This record gives sequence, structure tokens and C-alpha cells, in this order.
Amino acid sequence: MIQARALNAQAVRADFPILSRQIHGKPLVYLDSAATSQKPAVVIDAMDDYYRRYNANPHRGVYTISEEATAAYESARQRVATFINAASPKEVIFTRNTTEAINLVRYSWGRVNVRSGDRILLTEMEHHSNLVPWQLLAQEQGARLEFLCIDDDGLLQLDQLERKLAGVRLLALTHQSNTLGTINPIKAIAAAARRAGAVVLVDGAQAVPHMPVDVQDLDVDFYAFSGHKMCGPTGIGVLWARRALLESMPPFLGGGDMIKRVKLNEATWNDLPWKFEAGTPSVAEGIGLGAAVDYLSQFGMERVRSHERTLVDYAMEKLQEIPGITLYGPRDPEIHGGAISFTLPNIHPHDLATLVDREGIAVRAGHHCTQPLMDRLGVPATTRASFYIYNRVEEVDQLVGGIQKAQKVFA
Ligand code: C6P
Repeated sequence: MIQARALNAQAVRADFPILSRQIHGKPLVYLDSAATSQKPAVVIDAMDDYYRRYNANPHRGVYTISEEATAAYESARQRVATFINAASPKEVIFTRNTTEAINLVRYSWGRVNVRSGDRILLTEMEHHSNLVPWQLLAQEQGARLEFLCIDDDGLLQLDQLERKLAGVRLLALTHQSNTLGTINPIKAIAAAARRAGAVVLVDGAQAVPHMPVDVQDLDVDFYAFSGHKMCGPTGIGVLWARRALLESMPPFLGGGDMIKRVKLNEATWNDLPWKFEAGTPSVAEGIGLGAAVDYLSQFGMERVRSHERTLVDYAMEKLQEIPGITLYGPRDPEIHGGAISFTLPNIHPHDLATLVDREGIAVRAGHHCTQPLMDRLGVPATTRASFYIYNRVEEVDQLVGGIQKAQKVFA
């Protein structure tokens, strides 16, 4: 039973050992959680405990520590399933990350179901991980890619949706843009896609860490996310999919653990979810993700979202006061998740990120793996500040101070 806990960012910080570090003699101000979140001690300890006390290959041994490893790994799967309200843990496939989860769908579902002349609908705000796999599939199968455009506020032009969905085989889109912060209305979009007969894949890399996600309520077909952006370790991600779809799909990778019976020239497949998990899994990482889910669950994802909404609202107000700044993405904090992109005249984002690093502030500069979106915005790069449960409004003020200092250097 997880005890409910208030989300007090100051108190939360004590859970994250890295946040006591000094960078260039200043306290670390970590504003790059969209790239990867920091890890609380409970996650680090859970992984350490596995390696120290019951490191063994799961699903194979009948001896005690292998059974303990299996139980811990499968219990993590159960907790992840509960966290996203999956109907069953059998629908939760562990992958390396979001990118691998999407590629699993590309190979396993895409090669069988997407045919020459079929259309795949994406959006202009997709991360390369939800674009390049579909480019490759389209080239391979002779399918065509189409795109939902965004408006100048960074919102999808949903008035185009019904028209663009006609005859579409797959709609693949992000729940929350890593660059613009835009939160897309997935439930309504998925309903429209279902009416048009399209299968829906959602890239939830920036959503599951930051807001309540209920895959049954969203009524989508595939949902992908990464452990490392939600207080968990790198090397573990999730593909959730409807059970019937997973049952109908051929395996992704072949090897140990994904089989039921192997003969010299043929094999039959293991039950779900193991049919899609070939080879020794990332056991410590799975256990770490389970601990991360427990950690986030004490706050409840409504509180996580509400904390970030407050930070974004405050940050947009303060950043807007900086002369010459351009902010990207929606102004309404209700539909703007915890990532804000901006540019300044005469300072390249990389120079800005380097200068604020001297103040201990970590922000990301670049194209954020969304080059087509950069083309749409007409810039080569932006600076991005992204927030999480451990960030405080004081850090927004420090960022603004750091930017003003950098502007003086370039004046
Ligand atoms: N975005 C960022 O700084 P992986 O690398 O597989 O864990 O996640 C890929 C990915 C997919 N979709 C979205 C919306 C994402 O934001 C990311 C990762 C990081 O924005 C690293 S580029």
C-alpha cells in the first residue's frame, strides 16, 4: 500500500542525491528533465539491492534467487500496468525505450499490416523516433506519409483531421510535444481515427512521466514510453498494446525466452508478454522502473501535473518579460506541459546554454530531435527549459537571471 504524500518540491529534492551537487561552484539547477529525469535514492537502491542480494537470470532458474528476480521483475510489470490502467500486465511489453517500442510496432505490426499505397498519418511535431521508423516502413512497403500541420501557437490543426484521416491505415502521434510542450487531445483524436478505421499509436514519452495516463480511457491501440524520463533508469521502456493486437502480431526479435518450443527448422512462440521479449531482459532496470512507479504514485499524477502547470505558468510570464524573446508552443498552461522552448535575437541557443551552465543551470539547446518542427518554426534550434517534481519557482527566477546575464555578454 503506497502512502499518499503532498508534492512539496523542496522536500522532494532531498530524495534526489544528484540535486545536492554544485556545478561551477553553484547549486545545480536541473531544467532538462524532458531529456532525462533525475533518479530518487529509492530507485537507485532498488537496483543496487537486486545486484547485491538476488542477481540472477529471471524466468529460467528454479533456485531461490532466480525466483526472487523473476518475482521482482514481473511485479514491476504489474505496477506499470496499474500505473497506466492497462487491462492486464500481459499487455505491457518491456523494451529498451520509446524508440525501440515504436520500432517494435513498425517491424511486427507494420510489415504485416501496411501495404503498398496505404497511408500513414503523422504530425509536424513528431520526435524523430516517431517519424524515421515510419519513413523506413513507408519506403519498404510502398506506403505514403501524410502530416497534420500545426498552427502558429503550436497546436495541431484539428479542423484538418477528419479529411486527412480518410483511408489512413495508421495514425502515429505524440501525446505531448517535447519541444513545444503542446498536450494533444488524444482521446478525441483517437475517437476520430477509430471512426475512420485507422489504428492509433501514441508516443507517450513526454506524457506518462508528467500526467495521469489511462490507456483504456484514451482508447488507443499502441502506447509507448521510456522509464528514464519518469524517475526510472535508462535501458527500460514500455510498449502497451491491446491484447488482441499483440496476439495477432508476429514476434519482433527472435531468441531465448520468446519461444515455447523450438525444433531445428521451426519454433512456436511464448505467451504474452514474453513473446516480444527475446533474450535476458534488463532486470535491474525493470525493477528500477517499478520503484519509480511507486515513487511517483505517492504523489499521484494529478499533483505532478498541477505542480508543472504552476511552474510553466510562472515561467511563461517571467520569460515573456525578457526583451526580444520568442516563446514557442501554446500560451494556455492547461494545454502546455512542462517544457518551454524559446529563442533570443543574436544569441545562438548553444551559446546561451553554455553561458547559463556557468551559473549551474542545465537546459537543452538544439533541434531536440524534431528537425521538421524546427523547419516549420523557421529556426535551426531553440533553448528548452523543462520541469519536473523537484523544480521550484526560484529556479525559474535563476534561469531568467542567467539569461539576462548572457544577454549582457552579447550586448
Ligand atoms: N526526447 C528530449 O530531450 P528515447 O530516447 O527512446 O527514450 O525517447 C525518444 C523520444 C520519443 N518521443 C518523444 C516525444 C521524446 O521526447 C523522446 C526523447 C528527449 O526531448 C531526447 S531527444
